[in-house]
Amino acid sequence: MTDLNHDRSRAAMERGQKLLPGGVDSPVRAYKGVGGDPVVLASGLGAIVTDIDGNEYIDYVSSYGPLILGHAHPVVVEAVREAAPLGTSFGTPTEAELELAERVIGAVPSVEMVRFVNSGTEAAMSAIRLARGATGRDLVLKFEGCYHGHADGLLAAAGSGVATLSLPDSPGVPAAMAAQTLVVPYNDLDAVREAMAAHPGEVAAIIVEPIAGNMGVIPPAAGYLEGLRAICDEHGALLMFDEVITGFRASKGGAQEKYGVRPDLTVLGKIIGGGLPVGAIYQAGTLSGNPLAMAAGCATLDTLFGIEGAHARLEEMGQRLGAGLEAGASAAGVPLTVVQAGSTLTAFFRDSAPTNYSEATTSDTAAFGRFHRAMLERGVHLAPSQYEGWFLSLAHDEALIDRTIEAARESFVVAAAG
Ligand code: KE4
Repeated sequence: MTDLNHDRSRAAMERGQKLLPGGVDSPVRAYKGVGGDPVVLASGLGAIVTDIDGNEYIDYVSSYGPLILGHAHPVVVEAVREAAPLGTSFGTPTEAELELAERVIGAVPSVEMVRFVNSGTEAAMSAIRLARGATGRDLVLKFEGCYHGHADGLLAAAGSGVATLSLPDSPGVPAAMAAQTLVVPYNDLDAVREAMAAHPGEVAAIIVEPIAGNMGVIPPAAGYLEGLRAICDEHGALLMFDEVITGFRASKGGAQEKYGVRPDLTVLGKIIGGGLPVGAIYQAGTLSGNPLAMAAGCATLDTLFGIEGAHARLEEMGQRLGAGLEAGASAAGVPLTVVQAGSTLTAFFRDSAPTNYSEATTSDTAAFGRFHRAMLERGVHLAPSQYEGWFLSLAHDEALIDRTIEAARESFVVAAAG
């Protein structure tokens, strides 16, 4: 195994340390979860990304989800190229946002109207405010390990008991803010019932990732989403699906279509921007409905929806990859469980599938860190965290999956060596 040359990445990260906190614009990118130096990317095409030292990698970060067609898809690039010379922002209505709105409303079962913002964080934050305004209630219930962006009220950690109000999970979040959020374990309906009963008439909304993607990929237990729907109806709270990851990825209509459960509000992001900044719910904002992002989103959805069997193929690629990873880990004697939800999966370094955050966090993150580095040196680019998904795109094919499996077979041996 020849070590790749990372001289320019290292130099760029040293330069970045002086310019950006931690040298990054989003914490996970600093590689604190896995150790070692981040690679600094220069370009991407299809399923392949290239770093500034010229090393190529099969990419499973995929910008954490938006790039379901792969990097720099020609239809998406052409749509942005056409839109740019017409102007990059107007602060006025445009027809581009109507085009994307019609596609979103046509695809997502519960969505009747949509407003575009610039990120999933903005969308979730706005949805919470909408729910509080609509119900006149203050409290919001979320789930441990589910992530809905970095709005203050959503950076709350579970309090001591499931029915207690939360504590700040990040410096700078006032205790009073965090205390407006109840946090309970995922996949536990009794915990939800207990929390709701302890705060009758106070909970505006329950916000959930219908397939969790931020504690690793963890699907809902059978009947779980239906149970949340019933509890919200019983208590007059709004059910909010955060489909920033699962939207258009879990199926054409997202997880709500896959599981047949209709939320009252849906938070979207990632894929609808085709890699440009977009979120969707209700809110105001200077760049909301940005014409370039709308064009990229329409091009992405039109291309995705125009490919017969797209989601079935993504599922099939995911199954091939998952089986290969488990075989490689078993051969190396590494405890591993792959959890797959269509085109996203997580290889948990533990011997069974977790059902919630506290189980997920018993994974062997040190082994994951060794595996991550070994895969990088073998030309496979994974998110630098045990708790992020592997994102497949329609640009991933059998040959790339098999190359990934081969690299993983060797990398599990490295992970096992400690
Ligand atoms: P953005 O503000 O990053 O567009 O969306 C926030 C968000 C909301 N809801 C869910 C379910 C999400 O997964 C996210 C953001 N996802 C993370 C990775 N899982 C983005 C990567 C990062 O923070 O750098």
